[in-house]
Amino acid sequence: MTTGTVDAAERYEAAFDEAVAADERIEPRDWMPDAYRSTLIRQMAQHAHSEIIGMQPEANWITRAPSLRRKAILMAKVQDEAGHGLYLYSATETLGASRDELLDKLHSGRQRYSSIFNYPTLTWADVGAIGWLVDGAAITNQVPLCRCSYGPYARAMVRICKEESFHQRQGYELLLALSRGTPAQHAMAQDAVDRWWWPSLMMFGPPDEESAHSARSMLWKIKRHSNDELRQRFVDICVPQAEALGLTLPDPELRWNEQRGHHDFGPIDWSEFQRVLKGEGPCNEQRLGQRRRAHEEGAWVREAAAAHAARHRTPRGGSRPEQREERTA
Ligand code: BYC
Repeated sequence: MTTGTVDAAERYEAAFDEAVAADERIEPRDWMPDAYRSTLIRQMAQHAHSEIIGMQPEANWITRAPSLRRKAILMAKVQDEAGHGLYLYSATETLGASRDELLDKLHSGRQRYSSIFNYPTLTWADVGAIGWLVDGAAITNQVPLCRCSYGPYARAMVRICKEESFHQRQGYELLLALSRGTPAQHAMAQDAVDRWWWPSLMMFGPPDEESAHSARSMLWKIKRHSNDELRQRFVDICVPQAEALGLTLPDPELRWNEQRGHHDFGPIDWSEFQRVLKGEGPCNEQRLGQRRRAHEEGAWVREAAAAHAARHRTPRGGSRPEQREERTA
């Protein structure tokens, strides 16, 4: 490398560091370190995959929702998740990763999706618990991402968070109706909360001392808070909400700590988290199998859409094929 090239590279890097330090947004055409780009692709792709895999556990209940109102709400929510996946795949594409490549990595297990979607939805109350706890955890994690240093990701998160907040409220309202219902309905709501609580805490990722990417992601302002900070914030939010719901969080060690100004909570079973990440959770095989099948069965739709787009593409400085046909006819 010549001295001139080294100087230019240093200038680019200094400009990038300054922009991050000044809380400016990095945009797709700006210079960025390779590791910043690959960290973003990893996190954003994982996030996009989580949205589309996350459609499965809830979609299981669309045909069994107990009323037309609940069915309409659930359909809108699942459709929103598909939309979130699309915004996030599009934002990831601005970093130079193609949609095909990302999906291929998901289907071959080379990219992850959130651990939470490897648990089954056994009863109707699970739809409420997912809304309250899973979407609640997602909002806690994602609101700070609206201030992420990478522009397209931050902007996608603004809209996603607005929709997630509706999702969280519908889950809360559903659980409240069950909790105030018959003793059997109350028990169903409690059972769902018992099963989803600990996996929801795992959504925030491993403890800080074991989080491989946190320190660098926080330096780059991709992440604004550590995994443990956000987990604690989520616990503190949930405790009064659980009381208002008339439900108990399944943790005997959960109590207010006056000194810390936070709730203490019991140990998380990280061996369960590691098993789920290795593909050994209750539903890993089912979720990925279903995703691969949906992709294969959707091939004709992608082909038809691509053929339609090609047919209607206006050539540079020219007319569309059918316009030419009209003129020569
Ligand atoms: N599940 O160094 P760490 C939703 C992996 S969708 C699986 O702390 P990082 C919704 C991590 O990838 C919600 N893997 O990582 C949709 C890394 O492995 P690799 C999805 C996890 O990235 C439908 C290793 O563990 N939200 O809301 O700094 C319906 C070490 O971790 C998990 C997002 O994706 C996990 N839970 O921090 C309803 C938010 N946690 O890649 C709701 C965006 C960690 O080195 N993502 N790993 O092999 C983030 O904020 C961060 O990526 C995380 C992890 C906080 C999740």
